[in-house]
Amino acid sequence: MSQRDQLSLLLGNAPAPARAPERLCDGAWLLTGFALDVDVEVQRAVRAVWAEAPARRMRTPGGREMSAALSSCGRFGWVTDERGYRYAERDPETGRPWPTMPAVLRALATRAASAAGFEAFAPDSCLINRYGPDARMSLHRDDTERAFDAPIVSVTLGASATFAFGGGERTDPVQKVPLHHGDVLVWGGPSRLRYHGVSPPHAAGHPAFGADRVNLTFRRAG
Ligand code: MD3
Ligand code: FE
Repeated sequence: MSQRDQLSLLLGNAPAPARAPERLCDGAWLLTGFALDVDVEVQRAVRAVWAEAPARRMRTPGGREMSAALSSCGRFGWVTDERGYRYAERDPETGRPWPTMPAVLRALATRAASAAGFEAFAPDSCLINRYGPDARMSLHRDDTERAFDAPIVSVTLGASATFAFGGGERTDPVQKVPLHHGDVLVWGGPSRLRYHGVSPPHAAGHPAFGADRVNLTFRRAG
């Protein structure tokens, strides 16, 4: 029985029905609440990764410090410094390989990709972004990976935020989507190259991480 069903049994109410994937645009799917049945295990796994590879703010090639604090697990971690953006097999902070991707994270990503129609997704990178109250990610495109046939899976934990996704040009109009604890986005095909960004966490916060929002992004980087 899932944790959601156990809670419903205790409270004597009906569990929220698992929702069908919602198509945002060509190749992009919103899976509302998809991670809720494993959220406690996922939080534990994230804290275990931070114990080995602490979340830290990184500098962009332009010399500015990102407002979100980043860590990674899996074979490849995404890093940025004055030399540029790239995937690296070692944590530049510790010189050690990134922590192994916990099985519960990897399984969640594969299951979400499959629910959106992408079979056998085998991520080798999980970027963990932590957003404090003033942190955001401005509009950008993800073009660092090579495996453009694999999807990207993103999981929101903790505080809610407003996700914005646009088109192939920075100035294209954006669609805004609220993301809540447990929501999962899957991006495949041409949607992978769209501009996107995210607002600071909404002030209400969430018991999982207090005022912070934590986002996991699973990719095939190698
Ligand atoms: C659409 N992260 O790490 S998640 C990123 O909330 C990033 O932490 C945001 O954008 C966050 O690069 C947004 C949703 C997301 C992630 C990757 C994408 C959307 C995407 C890649 C391509 C297109
Ligand atoms: Fe991105």
